[in-house]
Amino acid sequence: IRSDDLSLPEPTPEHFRWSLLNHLQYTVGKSPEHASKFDWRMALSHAIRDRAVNPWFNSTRRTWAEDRKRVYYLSMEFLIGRLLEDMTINLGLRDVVAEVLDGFGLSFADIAEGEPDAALGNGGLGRLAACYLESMATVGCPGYGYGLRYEHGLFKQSFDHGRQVETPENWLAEGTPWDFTRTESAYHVGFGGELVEEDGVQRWRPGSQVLAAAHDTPVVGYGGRWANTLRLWSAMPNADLFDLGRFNAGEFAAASEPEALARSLSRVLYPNDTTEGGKQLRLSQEYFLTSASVQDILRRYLAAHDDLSRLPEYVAIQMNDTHPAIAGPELIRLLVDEHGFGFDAAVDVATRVLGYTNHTLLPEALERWTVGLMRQVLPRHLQIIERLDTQFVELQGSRPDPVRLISGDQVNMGDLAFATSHRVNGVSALHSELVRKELFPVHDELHPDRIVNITNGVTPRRWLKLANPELARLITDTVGEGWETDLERLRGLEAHADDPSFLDAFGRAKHRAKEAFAGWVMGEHGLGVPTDALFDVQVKRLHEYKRQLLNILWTIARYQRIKRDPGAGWVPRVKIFGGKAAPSYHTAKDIIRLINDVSQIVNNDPDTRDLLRVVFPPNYGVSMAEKLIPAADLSEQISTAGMEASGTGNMKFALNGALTIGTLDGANVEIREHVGADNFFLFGMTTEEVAARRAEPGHARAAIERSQALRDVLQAIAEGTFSPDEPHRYGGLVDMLWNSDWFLVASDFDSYDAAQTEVDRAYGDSGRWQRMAVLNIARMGYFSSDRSVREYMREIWDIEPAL
Ligand code: 26Y
Repeated sequence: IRSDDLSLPEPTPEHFRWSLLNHLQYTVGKSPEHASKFDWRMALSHAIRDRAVNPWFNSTRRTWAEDRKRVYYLSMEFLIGRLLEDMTINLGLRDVVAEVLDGFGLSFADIAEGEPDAALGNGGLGRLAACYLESMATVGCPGYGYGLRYEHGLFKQSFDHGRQVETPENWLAEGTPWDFTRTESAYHVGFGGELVEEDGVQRWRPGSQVLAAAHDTPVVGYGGRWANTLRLWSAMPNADLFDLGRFNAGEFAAASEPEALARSLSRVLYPNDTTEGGKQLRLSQEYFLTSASVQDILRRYLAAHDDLSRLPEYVAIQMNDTHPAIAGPELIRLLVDEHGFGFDAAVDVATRVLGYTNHTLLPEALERWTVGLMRQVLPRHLQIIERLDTQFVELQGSRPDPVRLISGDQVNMGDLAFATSHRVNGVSALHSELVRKELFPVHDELHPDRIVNITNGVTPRRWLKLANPELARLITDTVGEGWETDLERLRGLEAHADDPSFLDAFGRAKHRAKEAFAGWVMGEHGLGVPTDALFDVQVKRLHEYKRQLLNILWTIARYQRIKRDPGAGWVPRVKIFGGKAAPSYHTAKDIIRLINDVSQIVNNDPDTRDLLRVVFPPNYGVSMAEKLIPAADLSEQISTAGMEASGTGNMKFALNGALTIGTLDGANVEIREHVGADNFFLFGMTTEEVAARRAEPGHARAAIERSQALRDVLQAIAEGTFSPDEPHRYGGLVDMLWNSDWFLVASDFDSYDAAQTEVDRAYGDSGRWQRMAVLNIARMGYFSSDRSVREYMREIWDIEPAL
């Protein structure tokens, strides 16, 4: 029997029903009478996964047969969320599945809701990797995602009296139906040990080794015409790590300790998205991912070729930030130590293969490792980096204060990534400009063609078709099919922006999304949300630079104003917050607590509760975003200018017809250019103004003294209005706002306030608001991740689409 003979018949309802029952019986081991919702979900997932296999095989075979170049996207994070509905939609099976389930009295939505999120990422960077994988499969870019199969993804957030509490996430507890485990594809990854000389060459003798085992999940593109692989590594101890002698002697824990240490490499995702560093486990995790992946890449190349000097013609490796930046030294090491390359030739090959995407300018987020730690964990790589450093200094000629890959006792991973890549990209036009001017001016002078911009994008399949089926249907009814893969077709909506019946239909879709969200929050968290109010939403990681603080301060000002003048015709608002703080980020946690404290007071005040509500559902993540974004009227993108590299939530909101209130930061700049300045609520200082203002001593105090509204807000907080049981709870925050305020919350407050007044005015005229919202949707085509991926293919990877 050949593979072709095993092809599945057409996915008719009859066959799909058979397949579902077949999996229920033979994979899950249950009969329909005794099946739980979980059992049905597992059976359904397997039936869907079956349908992914043929496109997957076909794509893989074609790539081999046509000897195509492949891209390898190396990322410590893949924030993919749930897969069942996504795969079902991309395979074109949503209607069939719904029909078949209906026959059993089951609802697809209900079953899909039981799937845990694969939260293998912190935020934007991880979610971007997930969108790009889906787009690569949709546009036919042969490629692989390489990451870690964390046992525990991003922690679960709950609130205890308003305070964030973290508990371990456990997405694998019930097993996952999606991955194919390939224990045969396992690689040894070495750590520590020493360098020894052998026949005049240096050799690395690692002190310990951990096995990396592959788990593959097919990633099917929209329409099912192409599929790629997400390969996640899990750490397995070498069998010899288990000390049977000690175990038999009764030392059970000690006997297992080396094993546990090995497994810790894929045990848990680091929950920080800025500062880390100095943590040996994190460096070991990064090397574990990188080494296993690079070994796998070379094995695959050598299965069809023998000349490694031609690697760049067939292989592109993209580094998602510096986290896998050890890929340069690792590739050089393998070429030199295992394949007989000279150093310079190895560097040349590595550099032509590698690309580096920078996602942040925050100095604390640029990875640096101490030379001591490097020597201890990766002595051979340190040696290679030292040589690269010497060459890099030579390249700078007589420059007095040369940039170093190693400065003092620190290895600078950003500089290393730059030096070993042929392209370095920022993630929005503004950000790429700042990467050039602020981060890598010297590198840029030496390699003027290396830095390029690739503005981020998001997949319209998950973020419109899946998340917002009502709006998606209205769009299809209005502009026809095909926008899913050609998002510029949304432009066709412009012609309907003044059509009352279309605007009405849009308004109904928005309202239904709001009711669906309100129903969910009530059911899940017991929080009441009035659906006739303006939904004003800020969801993203908690960070001072993202300025959730500015938002809650303004909310307090609103509260005070309503109290002072209840009859002034206020537009009812629901302020919705969502997001997690890194467990050790105390200021961010204080801000979370403040938001929750404010919600207690505001929501329970009979004078205001009909006009203002503050809700902060805990544990924001991909699945909550899918429910919330379609329901939003207003999208808060209010970071201090120059600090948000791009943002991608901003794109998802605008694509779903929310208007943005935002600063000239990251991709906001380009969103505003696309949707039109009239359809965007701009406020705040520019990047240049921010820099100038920061240099003014006492800027915060001066701004507060200029603003009566802000003074009243700070006074209320300082007096304990929102923390009556502990009046000084927010003394630290208030003090920071008066005296330092690095993120210019005070300086931008009045401008934000003015923009919010404009929001009220626009929302008060519902025809005008809806017109603006529709124009936003119509003009968001550029922000499809298909466009971004095609740019990577053209400008960085040099890969032709296979479709
Ligand atoms: C080194 C470690 C602590 C670390 C881990 C995760 C450092 C940074 C991160 C994550 C960064 C991140 O998510 N950056 C975001 O990337 C998005 C995709 O490009 C951008 O849209 C967003 O502006 C940026 O903050």
